Amino acid sequence: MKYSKLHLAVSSYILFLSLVTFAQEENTLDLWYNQPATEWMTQALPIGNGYVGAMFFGGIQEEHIQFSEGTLWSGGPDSNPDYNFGIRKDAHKSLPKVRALLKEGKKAEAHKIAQSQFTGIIDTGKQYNADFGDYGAQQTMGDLYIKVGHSGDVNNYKRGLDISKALGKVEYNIGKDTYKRTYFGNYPSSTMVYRLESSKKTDYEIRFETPHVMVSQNFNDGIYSFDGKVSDNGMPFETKISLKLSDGKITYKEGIIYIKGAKDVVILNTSATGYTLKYPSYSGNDYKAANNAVVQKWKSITFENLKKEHIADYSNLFDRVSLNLGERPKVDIPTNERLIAYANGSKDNALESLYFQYARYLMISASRPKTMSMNLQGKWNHSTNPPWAADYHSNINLEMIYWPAELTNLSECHEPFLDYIESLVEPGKLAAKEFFDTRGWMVNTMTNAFGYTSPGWGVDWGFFPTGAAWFSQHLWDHYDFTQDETYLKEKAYPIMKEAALFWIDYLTKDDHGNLVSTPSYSPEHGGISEGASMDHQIAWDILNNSLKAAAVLGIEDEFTTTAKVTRDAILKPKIGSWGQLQEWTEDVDDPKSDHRHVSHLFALHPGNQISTAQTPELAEAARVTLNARGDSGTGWSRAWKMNFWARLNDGNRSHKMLKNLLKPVADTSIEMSTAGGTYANLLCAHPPFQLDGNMGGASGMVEMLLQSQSGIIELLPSLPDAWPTGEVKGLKARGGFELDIQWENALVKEATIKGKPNQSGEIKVNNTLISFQLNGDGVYRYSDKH
Ligand code: FUC
Repeated sequence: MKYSKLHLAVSSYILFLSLVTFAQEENTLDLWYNQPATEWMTQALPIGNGYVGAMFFGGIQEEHIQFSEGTLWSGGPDSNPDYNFGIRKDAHKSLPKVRALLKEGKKAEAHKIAQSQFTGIIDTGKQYNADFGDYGAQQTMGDLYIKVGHSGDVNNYKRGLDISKALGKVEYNIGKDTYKRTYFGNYPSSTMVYRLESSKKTDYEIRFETPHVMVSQNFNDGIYSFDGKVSDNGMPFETKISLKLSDGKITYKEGIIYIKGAKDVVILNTSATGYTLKYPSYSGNDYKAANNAVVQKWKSITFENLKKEHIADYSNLFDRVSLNLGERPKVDIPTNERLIAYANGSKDNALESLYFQYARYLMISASRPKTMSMNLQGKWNHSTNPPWAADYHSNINLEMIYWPAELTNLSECHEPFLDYIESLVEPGKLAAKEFFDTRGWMVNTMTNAFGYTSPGWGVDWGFFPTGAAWFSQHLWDHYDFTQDETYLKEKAYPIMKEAALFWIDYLTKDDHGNLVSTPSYSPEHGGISEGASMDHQIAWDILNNSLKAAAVLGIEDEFTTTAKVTRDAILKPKIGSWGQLQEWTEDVDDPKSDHRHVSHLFALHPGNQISTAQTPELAEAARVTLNARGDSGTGWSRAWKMNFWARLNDGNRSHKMLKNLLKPVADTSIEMSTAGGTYANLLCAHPPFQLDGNMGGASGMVEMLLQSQSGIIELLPSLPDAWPTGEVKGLKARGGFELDIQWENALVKEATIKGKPNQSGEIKVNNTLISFQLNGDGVYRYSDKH
């Protein structure tokens, strides 16, 4: 007994020392490489200021910085006067027929009508920038190229990202001369900042290239301006570049800025477009005024102040959460090699925590209040015709991209998505009316910057009216984590209610009196159905959350009465013949299917209808399903499985999925089933690059350390054996709580819960349920010693 107490004391002292050492250690949150990038997708490094996402290559003779601004899109109303959000007028007239055919089991015929009527309309042609025609696609804005006038052998080359401060770096020597570049995205000043320093006076040539139409370009008072437009819709944009030199001379000729003999060059870049996130025109932003305001600020702000402002702004968000998984970071190994070593079995917990923090870095860099919502690639897109239009997919991707927002204390970064959801309500109501003659609003599998809320143009992947209700889970979560009642009343509840109304009208009674979704399609799997389980679970979720919201707001009315009756009559998740959770009403799941979507487990995660504690049989069925689907998949599929296993309290399996997600991948072409993993730049490979896996990976790591969806705050609910010792600070739990947890030998040693003074709740810690009340300062401390 005595011995074990002493042993504990010694080991906690060692833990304490190691945590202190880590905290003091520099560069623990660096990605770095000893070669310039040659490939955008897998090697270049992402930086951003919320508005703009940029990728830098770190080229020696020529630096290449590609960038896009989130609102720059092709397609939409200005590309086609007939653009109508994809809506097919009067399509609902076919609804009774399709439902009747499905009832009779005539699926092929039902599918045929659904394909002709329940699909959205797009116009394609050569005049459009991208494959999906007037649906449009997110657009790169262009590329900055910087030729550096030096020659000779390069030594000590290093290119990297310090994600603790959001600074990009390139450093090398040629002979005795040193070259150093510092890059960052400053959100408060809406500026991308690139500094090039050299010990020797150096010449540069800087040019901007774009695939878009040039309206004009000029260079006045040290500022280069490029006015452009997207060819198919005429969307105007402007990018402005200022140059500040310590010494040397600038000249300009025909689009190229020449710098002679400078030791220190600061390049400031700001960009804006004419896009406005507002139905129905989506245009009219005074982008010139926006840019001019930034340029005014440039007149009086120094590089150091821009950097200070950036670090203060970034740290305010980033520093809220720290994660230490109890191992010394392998800072001496380039990140690409570290990833390979990890895949080959070398333990590297610090790479896992780096991956976690990288997701937060990416979110802070790409999603800030009043900027466009992140898309499939966050804000990083180098194409005019990117995969899946770099748009907004609702059948897993966009939600996953925002999963870590509330969990990892980045509630503000959630806002662009919440604003985007709001912008879909009006067009989504029109679509719901024409396609299904329902109240409320819907959005289907794919949606763009211009209110496209109709089903996609192929029924087998595009039919998913469920998107609106799934998006709306985020509206509720934002309240659940922040407890902001004004927001709930004024913004969230009205949108949630409209999403719920759609389901109240769309669901129909089956022969046993259960409410089912017909027609429905389990995302991209199986065929048209009289009841995809995911629809039922998501309809349950939006109705349930709407009722919770109404209760908070003290609303009891006809809607809440109907919502309750409807929720309780929805067909419940079912267990099938081989013990699996059924994907459809019919017991037809194929035990050999390893399809990437595991949609029918929504109720387990991110839903809350299935849990090991409340519904153990259904949880077991979810386990059977997951075992059948296997541990592979696309990037996001692996990430989702991490979250599922964590919700099933299987930390080791969840950790195995993290390893699978971190599998090094170089392939950049579209692969739909099992080739997922991580690129050398730690961006997630679907493949190709999609941000969802990065974000789903981070949320999965939180699910292993902290869960609160049941109303009880569970500490270390799914801790893997690989993380016996560690510390996490600043994670959020529902109810508005913030938690610090320190653990050793897989048991919580200390925990701190912060919230409102005297707030109470329950925690499950070291297998014990404890009721707590925060003190007058809003703090409660747990220690395993008492
Ligand atoms: C969904 C997925 C695909 C891909 C696409 C962007 O349709 O089924 O795997 O992630 O979104």
